[in-house]
This record gives sequence, C-alpha cells and structure tokens, in this order.
Amino acid sequence: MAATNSNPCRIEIVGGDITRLEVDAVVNAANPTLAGGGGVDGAIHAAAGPGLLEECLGLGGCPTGSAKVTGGYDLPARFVIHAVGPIWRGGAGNEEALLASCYRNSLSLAVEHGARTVAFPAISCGVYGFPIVRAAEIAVAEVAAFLETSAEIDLVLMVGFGEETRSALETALASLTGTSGPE
Ligand code: AR6
Repeated sequence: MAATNSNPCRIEIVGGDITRLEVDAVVNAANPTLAGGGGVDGAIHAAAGPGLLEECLGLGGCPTGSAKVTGGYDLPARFVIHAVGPIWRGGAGNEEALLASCYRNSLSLAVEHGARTVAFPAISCGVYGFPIVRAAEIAVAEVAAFLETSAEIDLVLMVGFGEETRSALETALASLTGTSGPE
C-alpha cells in the first residue's frame, strides 16, 4: 500500500476491523499490563493467536502515553504496536497530552522498525471513555504533524469502527486539510 498524489497528507480514514488490514503495523489500544483485554485489544489477540500474548507478557508492561512493539503473529500485519491510552477522567488528568503522545510514540516505533504503513484504532475511545470528537481532532492533528517531519511513513490508516467514530475522524481530517467533511 503506497501513498498516492490524491492523498498528499498520507492519512486515510477507513471503516471495519483493524485485524484484517494489510499494513506493516497495526496499533493496539492496550492497557498498562499488556496482558490483553476486551475491545480492539481482544480482537487483535484473538486474530494474532497465543504467541502474541506470550511475547506481551515478557515486555514488563507499558506506561500510559507510551507504546511497545511485538510481532504480528497470525495477523496480516508484521508488527503490533501496543499503545496505552489514558482513561478519560473529565480532562483534568493530562488526558489530551497523553493521548497525543500515544500517536507520536507509536509512529516513532513504526519508523524504528521500518514499518511504512500503519493503522490506528481510536485509542481510548471505547472502554476508556475519551470523548470521540476531541479524540479524533487530537489523533488526526498529531499524526499529520508527525508525517510532516517524517518521510519514512507512506500511509496512516485511521480506523473508525462504527459510524460515529468514522464520522468524527473524517470531520477532523477535513477541517485539518481544509476540505469539506462528511455530509
Ligand atoms: N477494529 C478497529 N477498531 C475497533 C475494533 C476492531 N476490531 N474493536 C473495537 N474497536 P477499546 P480503549 C474500536 O475499548 O478505549 C481493552 O480492554 C472501538 O470501537 O478497544 O483504549 C484494553 O485492554 C473504539 O473506537 O480501547 C484496555 O483495558 C476503539 O477501538 C481498554 O480496553 C478503542 O476502544 C482500552 O480502552
């Protein structure tokens, strides 16, 4: 999958299940234990197979706002980047900065491992309760800022699992690129 001239910002919003995507790396919305869980974490572990959990358990956990890499096992993706988003507690707990740092750290790890195509779920927007509109703005802005300074990533797919998430991501991207959003 390569960037095209019709997508100069190298960000694409897609729907569907992240575990099916043929990208170099998929990002997981994990928790600090890295021991698996529900939501997208559960889906990634189920699709990757037991080797993923085994590798995760040897990583010693991961602090909120940070990320760690494993292999992709039975996923089409070569790598899983496990990012730990913040739990939404009303916004006074540095949640916005921590969410932004998940995106930044994940992309840095992708570059370090030579992953040129990366897919993100909407980190913290499920069980962790981060308001989706604000989370989408932070996610898109942070990815766009990273891509501006790095030519080593060809394409970032931002996965909107469900209509509300997809629409929030599309609106955030449209307002960043100055085009019109979804109808
Ligand atoms: N593909 C793409 N996106 C998905 C998929 C999928 N297969 N499944 C869910 N989503 P969540 P969090 C979306 O709850 O809020 C876990 O138990 C989902 O609709 O997975 O960061 C972890 O172990 C939502 O938009 O992650 C942690 O304990 C987004 O992924 C905790 O949940 C994130 O929702 C992390 O909570």
